[in-house]
Amino acid sequence: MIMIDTPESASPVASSPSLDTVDVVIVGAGFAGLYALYKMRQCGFSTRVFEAGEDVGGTWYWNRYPGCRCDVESIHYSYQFDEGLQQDWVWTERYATQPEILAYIQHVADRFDLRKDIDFNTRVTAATWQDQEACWLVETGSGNKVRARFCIMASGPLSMPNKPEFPGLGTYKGDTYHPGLWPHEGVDFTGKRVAIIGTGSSAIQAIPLIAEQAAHLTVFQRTANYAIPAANRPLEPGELDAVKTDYPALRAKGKLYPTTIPADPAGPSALEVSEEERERIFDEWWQTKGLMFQATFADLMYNDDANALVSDFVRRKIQSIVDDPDIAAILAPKNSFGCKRMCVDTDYYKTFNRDNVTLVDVSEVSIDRIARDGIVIGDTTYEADAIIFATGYDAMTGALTKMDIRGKNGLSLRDKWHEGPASYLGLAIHGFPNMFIINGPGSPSALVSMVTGAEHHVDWIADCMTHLQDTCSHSIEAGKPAEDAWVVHNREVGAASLRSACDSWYLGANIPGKPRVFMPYLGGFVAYDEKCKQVVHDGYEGFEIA
Ligand code: N01
Repeated sequence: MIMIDTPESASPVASSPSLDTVDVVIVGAGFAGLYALYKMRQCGFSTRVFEAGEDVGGTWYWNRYPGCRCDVESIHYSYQFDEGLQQDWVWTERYATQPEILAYIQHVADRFDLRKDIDFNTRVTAATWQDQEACWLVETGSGNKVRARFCIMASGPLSMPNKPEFPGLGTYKGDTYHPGLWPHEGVDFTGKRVAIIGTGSSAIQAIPLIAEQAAHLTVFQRTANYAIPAANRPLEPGELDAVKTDYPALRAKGKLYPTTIPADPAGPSALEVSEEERERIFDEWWQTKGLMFQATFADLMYNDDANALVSDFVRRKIQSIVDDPDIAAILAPKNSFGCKRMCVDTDYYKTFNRDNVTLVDVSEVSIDRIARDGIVIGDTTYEADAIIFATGYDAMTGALTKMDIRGKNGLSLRDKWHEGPASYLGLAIHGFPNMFIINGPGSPSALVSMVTGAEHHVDWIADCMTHLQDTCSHSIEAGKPAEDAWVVHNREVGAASLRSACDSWYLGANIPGKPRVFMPYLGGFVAYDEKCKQVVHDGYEGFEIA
C-alpha cells in the first residue's frame, strides 16, 4: 500500500477525511480492467475497480446479440499471464462465442478472487486531479467519491454505443435494440418483421441468424463492407493440446508480428505473382484464414494496385454467392479493401438469397425518419415490429470523454481532445498525471488482439508505478514534446496505410462532428513494443516525473 502524502490544505479532498483512499482506481472490469486489478494486487497496490455492469466481462458482458463471437482465434484472444490458466481453460471452437468468452472471463474472476475489489453497477462519472495532494478524486454516478494516487482507464475502445438521432424515433411503437446493449434474456424474433440499420461487424454476425428466425428482415446498408468467411469450426481433438505443449512459445512468436497474431503473408506483394497463382492463394486464404485474409500479401494495405486486386477478388466472390446480380452489386464494397475494419461472417452474403430478406441501399438516399410503424424513406415505409440499430460505437475516445475527466489546472479531457485525441504511446496524456489508458488512442489497440494489447499495457503501467514507488516519486506525466511527436508519428504511419483511406470509426468519421484522426497506432505491435521498452530503458524518456 502506498501512502499518499496529504499536505494540510483547504481543498475538498483534504477536508474530507472520511473519503476512501486507495492507491489505484481502475475504471472497467473487462479483459483489461481484470488483468490490471490482478497485477496491481501482485505489486502490492490497494485497488478499487468500478464497473457499470452488474458483473465482469466488459464488451462480452454487454454484447449478447445473436451470432456474437470474436473474430480473433480463441487461442490468441485469451490471457497469457498465467500458465496454469492457459493450460486449464478449454476452448471449444476456433472462434469463441460470446457466452464462452464471458464464461472464461467469469472463470478468471473466480480463479483469482477478483470480484471482491470490484464495485458493480457503478459508473464513474468524473475524475479530477488534485494538484496539491497529487491524487485523483474519482466520482461515481451514485455520488460516491474515492481518492486514488493512480487512475487506470480500462473503459474499452468500443464500449460507448453510437445511437444516431433519427427523427421520429420517439413515435415508433415497436421494440428497439443496439447490439452493445442486448437484453440478457435474449430476444425471440419468431414471426416478427425486423429491420436492422448498419452492416458492420455486429450486423454481419447477427443478420444470418436473425433472418433464420424472423418472418422478414430488412437490412439498411449505407456502406457495403468487406466480409471474409470466418472459417469457424470446432477445435479438432488434440489441436488445443498441441498448442498447450508450448503455449508460451506461441505467445512469444505472436509478439514478433504487427497484429500479435502469427500469420506470415504468402508473399511480399500481390503484384509479384502470376494472375493464376494470386487467384489460387487468395482463394486458399479466403477459404481458411478468416480475418487474417487481410494479410495474404504484405502490401495489400500499402499499395493501391495490390489493394485493387484483393478488392476485386472479394467483389467477384460476392457476385458468385449472391443470386441476384442487382443485390450483389449493392453488397459489393466500393471502398478500398481494409480501410474500414474488416468483418468476418458465416453465411452473410448467402443470407441475401433468402426470400424473407430485403436489402435497402441507403448510400445515396438516407433514412428520412422513423415513424410509428417503421422506417421511412421518401414515400416508402418499411414496416417493422423491431428495429436493431447496429450503428456502432463512439470508438476509442467515447468512453473516456463521456466521463468528466479534469487534469492539471482543471483542464478537461474533452477540451484537450477537441481537435482529436493526443497521447504519448496511447498510454498517458500531457496534463493528466498518474492517469493511464489501456488500449487508448495512439496505441495498437484494435489492430492487435486486444487481450494481448491490454496485458502489454498493464505490465508497462505496473512497472512504471513500481519505478515511481522505488524512486519515491509522486507522479508521472507525459511531456508535451513527446506527446506532440507521438501524435505526428501516428499521423505519418496512419497516412502511409490505405486503412486511413475512407470514412470509418478508426478515424472517428462515424460520429458527426468528431475530429478525423486515425486513432489506433498503425506502426504495428513490434515497433510499438520496442518504443515502449526504449522509453523505459532511457529513464522514462518523454515523461516528466515529479
Ligand atoms: O459498428 P460499425 P459494429 N444510417 O461502426 C452504419 C468490433 N466488433 O458494431 O459504414 C445508416 O462497424 C454504418 O454505416 P457507415 C470491431 O472492431 C468486433 O458493427 O458508417 N447507417 C455501419 O454500417 C468492429 O469494427 C466483432 O456508412 C448507419 C454500421 O452502422 C467494431 O466493433 C463483432 C448510420 C456500424 O458499423 C464496430 O462494429 C462486433 C446511419 N445514420 C464488433 N449510422 C468481432 O470480433 C451508422 N450506420 C467479430
